[in-house]
Amino acid sequence: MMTDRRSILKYAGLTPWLGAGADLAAATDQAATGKADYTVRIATGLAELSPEHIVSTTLYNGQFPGPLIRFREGQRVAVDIHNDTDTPELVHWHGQMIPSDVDGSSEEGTPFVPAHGKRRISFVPKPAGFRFYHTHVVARGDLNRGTYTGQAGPVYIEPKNDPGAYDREVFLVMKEFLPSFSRGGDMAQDALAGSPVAALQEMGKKADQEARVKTKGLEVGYELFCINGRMGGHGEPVRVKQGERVLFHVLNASATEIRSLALPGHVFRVVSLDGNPVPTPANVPVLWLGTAERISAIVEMNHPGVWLMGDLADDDRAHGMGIVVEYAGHKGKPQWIQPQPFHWDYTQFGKTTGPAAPDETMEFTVIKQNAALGGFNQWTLNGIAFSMETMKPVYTIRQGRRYRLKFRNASDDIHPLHLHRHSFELTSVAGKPTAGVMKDVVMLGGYQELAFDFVADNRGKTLFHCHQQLHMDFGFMALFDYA
Ligand SMILES: [Cu+2]
Repeated sequence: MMTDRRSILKYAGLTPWLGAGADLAAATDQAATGKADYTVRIATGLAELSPEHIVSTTLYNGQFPGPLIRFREGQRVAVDIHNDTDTPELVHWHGQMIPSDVDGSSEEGTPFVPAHGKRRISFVPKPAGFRFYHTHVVARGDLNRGTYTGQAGPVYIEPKNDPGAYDREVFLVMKEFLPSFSRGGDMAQDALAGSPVAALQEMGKKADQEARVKTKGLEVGYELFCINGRMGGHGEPVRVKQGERVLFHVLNASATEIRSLALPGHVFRVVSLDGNPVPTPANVPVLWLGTAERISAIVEMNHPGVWLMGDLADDDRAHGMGIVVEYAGHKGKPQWIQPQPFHWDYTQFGKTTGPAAPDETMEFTVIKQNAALGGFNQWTLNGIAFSMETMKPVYTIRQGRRYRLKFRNASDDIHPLHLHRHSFELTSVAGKPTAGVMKDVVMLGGYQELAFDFVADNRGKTLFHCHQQLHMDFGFMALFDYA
C-alpha cells in the first residue's frame, strides 16, 4: 500500500517544502557556495489561527508551523538560516545526532544567527524518523522570545528502508499562542502512570518551606490553542476513508504544556516514540505528550462520521486545541466524546529483558525553589542551578561508555527531560523496569523517579535540560562534555 508521500502534504494545513527533495545534487559541494538545499527565514509575521484570531509572532518562512522538512538519512544538506529579526537566533535540530556547532544550542557552542544576518550550516541528517526544528534561545520573562513564538516545524528524515504499513501519513503540530503570566499553573497531574514517592514529597515540601517567598512562582498560560496553526474547526479537516490506516505523526510544540489527544471512537496504535520505532507497539485510547515529545501512531479508520480529534482539557479544546477528522461522504458538526481518564505508561511500549548494564551511573535530584528568582521558580539539579554566565555544571563523559542517568523529582511538576545529540533508552519509569524504548525527551512525573541510559557516541558538548521553557531558563540545565 505505497502512496505518494508528498500528496499528503495538502492535508491538515502543512505546506510542502518548495524545491526540496531527494533528487537534489550532492550537497557536499554546496556546503560553502552555491544554493542551499533548504532556507529557513526567521521573521515576524502573522499567523491566522481563525478569521477572528490573527496573532503576530516570529515565524519560519512566514508560516506556522514552519514548513515540513524532509531530509534523507545520511545525505548531507546545506541549510541557509536568515534572521530578519532584531535579536540573535538559534535553530535547534531536535532529535538529530549532529555536531555541536550546528546543533543549535549556544551552550554547546553553536554560533548565533546574528540579527539581520545569515548563517549557512551543513550536516548529515540522522537518525531516520520524526524530528523537529525549533528556536533554542533563552526567553526568561520575555514571552515574545524562545518557544513562546511560532518558531517550530516538523522534520521527517526518510529512512533508507521503510516498512510503511499504512495508507497515508498526517503530521499534527500542537501549539498554544498568546501567552501570559499567572501565579500557579494547571499542570496535567493525571497524565502519568505510577505513584509518587513519599520521600520526594517530603523533600518538596521542605524546599517550599525554606523558600523565602511563600507565594507560588510565575507560570505561563495561553489564550489560543491550535493544531497545524488553525483553531479546531477552522483549518482543512483531515479527510479519511473508511478502512484506511492513517499514520499520525504528532508533535507537542508547546513551550510549557503537557498535551493530550484523543479521536472519539478510535484507538491509536503507537508505533514510534520521538521518531524511534518501539519494541512493543500497543493500542491506546489517548496520547499524552510532554513538551517536544513526538508520537507516531496508526489509526484504523473504522468509525465513520465527523469527529473532533482534540485535547482532553475542555477549556483548551474549546479555545482551539483540536482538528476535524471527516470521513468521505459524511458532513455535519464534528462530534467530541470525552474518553475515560488514561494514564500514560512508557513501559507498555518497552520490553522486559535488558537493558545492558551501564559503565557509570549519575544521580540527579530535582528541586524547585518557589518564586526564588524575581517571582520565578528556580530549578536546581543536585542543588545547582545552571548558570548562563559560567555554563556550569559540566559533567565529563568518555567516548563509548554507557551512562545511566537516574532522576528523582522532588517537585509536583512534570519535567520533559531532553538530551541533545544522543538518543537514550528508558530503563526505569516510576519504579518499573523497562528496556528498548529509545527517546530524546521523556516526562519525569511529579515526585517520581526515572532512569535512562545513553551511550557517549557523538563527541562534543551536549546539553541536557528540561524542555519546559520556564524550567530551562531558570536553572534546569546541565552540560556534558567529552573527556
Ligand atoms: Cu521541567
